[in-house]
Order: sequence, then structure tokens, then C-alpha cells
Amino acid sequence: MKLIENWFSERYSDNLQLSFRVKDQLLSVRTDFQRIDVFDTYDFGKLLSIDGTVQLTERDEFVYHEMITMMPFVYSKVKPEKALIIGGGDGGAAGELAKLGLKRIVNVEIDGQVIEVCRKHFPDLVRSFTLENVELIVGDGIKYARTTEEKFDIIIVDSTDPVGPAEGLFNESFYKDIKKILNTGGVVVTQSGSPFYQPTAIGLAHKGMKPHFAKVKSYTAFIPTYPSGFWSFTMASDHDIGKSYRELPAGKYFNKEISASCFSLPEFVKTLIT
Ligand code: AG3
Repeated sequence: MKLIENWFSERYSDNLQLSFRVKDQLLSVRTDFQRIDVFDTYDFGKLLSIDGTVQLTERDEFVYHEMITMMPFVYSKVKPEKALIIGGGDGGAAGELAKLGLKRIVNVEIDGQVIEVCRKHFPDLVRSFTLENVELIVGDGIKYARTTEEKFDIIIVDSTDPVGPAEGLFNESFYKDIKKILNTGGVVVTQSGSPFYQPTAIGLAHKGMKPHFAKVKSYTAFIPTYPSGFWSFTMASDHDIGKSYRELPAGKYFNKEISASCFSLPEFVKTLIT
């Protein structure tokens, strides 16, 4: 993370960074797990950064949160009633799931400070944690997946990049536990990075999921404030994803056409997962 004059930049490589002109830096805190910063940017509203990487902005968070919740919803074979979110301390994913009518949502975030920071700076997202059907747990999602006796129809891994605290969320042993707590007909999804700037992340997700699920499929979305703007998600299940479809009204990004076309991958992305 670098704040040069009034700019915040996320570094994509030694030779490239994306810079946001900022009105102000609203917060900077080092937690037991990571460093959290909040900026007020000119073009994207408030921006949350963790360890120098953009997690969300007010203006484009809808793309990520719709695509990580609506996709597993429409492709789950059972009508989803119970969901687990690992990560997602900003409440964005929980909020979208609540709108979809889920009966119970458990959200396990490892860093309580992420929740506190977002409570202050992104109240519209964090509000979902006050809903009656949402249970918020501050704890280790990997441990939770290993020890819980509850089962879920949708499991969402809303993590940071696969370095540091989130590394274990891409492992095969983690997905072994996920498999045990996913109901038959359910779907698990993880964010799997920028195919262009983080070419190993999507492969890691596949490697972690493949041994435990019959089907693993990646899809992409346009998220302007993430590296290269071209982002991937990877989902797994034991039924044929794409065969069943649960009707859902369009969101701001998601619609029925996107739900099919987002599985179309450029050739260079295909080579990352084979
Ligand atoms: N979590 C995934 C963000 C990854 C972004 N990576 C980056 N900028 N290098 C988003 C959290 C939103 N709930």
C-alpha cells in the first residue's frame, strides 16, 4: 500500500499499479491478521483495502457480490435455504443472500476488525449482520468447516488473495471439509483471482476442489477496481452445473444471459486450469 500525495495505488506487478485519486484517507489499522485501510476516492466512493489490495468500493461492489451469491443460487439443484459464508466481513455477500430469501445464513469472518471498520464506513453492507436470519461468527473459517455439524446448500468463500491469512482457503484439505458440510445438490463457490495478474489462483481453486467434487467450473465478471478488471470465480458441485437453473430477477450486473455467458472462458484462461 502506498499513499503518494493524494493517491492510493494497488500494485499489480513490479511495473504496474492502479491508482485512485483520493479525497482523504479515512482509516489505517494493523490487526492481528492484516492491515486495513479505508479511502474516500473521487471516482469509486469509499474504498476498502486489505494489505494494499482493493477489497471493495462503494461504486462497483455490486458486481462481485451479485456474482458470488446469485450464481450459486441459480445453479444449486435444491432450493437453497441455508448458506455459509467464509470471509465476507463487510456483509456484502450476506446482504445479497438475504435478499434472495435464504432462511439461514452463517457468516464466519476471521478478523473482527474488518467487521468493525466496515460497520463504521460501509454501514449499508454491514447492516445484513443485524438481520434475524444471519448469524455472524468471528473465527477461523477453516476450523469452522472442519468442526461444524451443520450442513449448507450454498457455501461461499469470500476471501482475500491466496497469500497470507486466506492461503488455506484454496487447499484440498479445506475442500474436503467443505464437501462434508455441503448438502446434496448444493454448490460451493470461491473467488479465484485475476486470470491475467494472478494466473495461479484459479488453478489453485481447481486443484483444491477437483478431488472432492464431480464438477468444477470457473466463470468471470468485469470488476473495474480489481487487477485487470477481469475477475474469476470457481464453483463446484456434484451435479452438472448449468443444467438446472432457478429463475431469478436480474440484478444490477447479473442477469440470465450473463449467468450462461460468464462460463465462456478465453483460451489463455482454460490453459490455467487444465
Ligand atoms: N474479496 C476478494 C477481493 C480480492 C481482491 N484482490 C485484489 N484486489 N488484489 C472481496 C471482499 C468483498 N466482500
